[in-house]
Amino acid sequence: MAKKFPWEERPEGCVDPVWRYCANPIIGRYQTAVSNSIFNSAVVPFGEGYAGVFRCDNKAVQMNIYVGFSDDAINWRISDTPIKFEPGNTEMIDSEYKYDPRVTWIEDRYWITWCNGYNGPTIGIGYTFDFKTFYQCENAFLPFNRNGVLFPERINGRYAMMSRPSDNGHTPFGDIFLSYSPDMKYWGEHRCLMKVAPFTESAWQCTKIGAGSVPVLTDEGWLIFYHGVINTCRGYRYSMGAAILDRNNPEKVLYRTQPYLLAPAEPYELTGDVPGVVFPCASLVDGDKVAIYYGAADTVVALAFTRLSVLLPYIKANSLPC
Ligand code: BMA
Repeated sequence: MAKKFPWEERPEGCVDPVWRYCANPIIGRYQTAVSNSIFNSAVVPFGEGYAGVFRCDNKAVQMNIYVGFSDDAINWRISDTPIKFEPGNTEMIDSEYKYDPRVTWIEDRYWITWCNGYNGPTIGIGYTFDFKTFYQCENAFLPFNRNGVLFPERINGRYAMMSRPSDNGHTPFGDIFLSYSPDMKYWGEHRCLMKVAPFTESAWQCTKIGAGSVPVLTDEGWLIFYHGVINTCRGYRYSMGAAILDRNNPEKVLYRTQPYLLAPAEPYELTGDVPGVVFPCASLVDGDKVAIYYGAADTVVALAFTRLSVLLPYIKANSLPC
């Protein structure tokens, strides 16, 4: 039987290029016995169904990542205990906390990146073949860094990862960088990929931006969803945009959305532990159909949809100068 793809057509009368699932949120804050909140999480096709790595903050508000499985990518069974790692390409290194995971299938295994607590946040890397046994590798970068997102294939023979150098707090700045590695252990050749937008051009992304989902190769180039932040008098507001990067040289941004694609507007995005956050971490693609997974208000996981045939022309027609 074909795998069930999470999908809903664009509602009648809706002209937006991205639309929300009518039964959002799909994962509630107390969905596991221990969780205070489940958000900013990553899902991938796996076996007959789907697997995911979920950010659950427990009721002591300790941040960690948990494995989960689903038949339809909407109803999830998430573990009550955090993922335990074994040594990967190095001896076990400290991890004071883990959050905001991304999962990328590359060649023969699922790679997991996350924000790893190692004297401040940096990018942790691990891998699994089966979502049962997990291996932890060297951190990619020095602290402080967040939002490490791997490309799903090598670029000119090297692994490639986007990240966002930051500070040890609620960083008031941030651009997306691209780095390369021959072996998933040593990272270098760091290039600035995309900077914040001018306030007068696109204010929702004028304070900081960070990579969201694993890039998807389309006819136009690499499609990425990212988050953009504006600092308002009520604090940071996180919205979602998208960009298209050159297929052969992803250092080249071809287009990026001037308007946001999704901004906090629904009650579950406006109310929660951190009000006003839409934070994409993953997408699933089936032909023309795209399902986007995002954390809402640092509390729950929600789902939105688009079609490549709707989104790609929209991004090109509504791009900032790149
Ligand atoms: C960032 C991270 C994210 C979070 C966001 C909004 O610094 O902590 O996990 O979603 O802030 O609070």
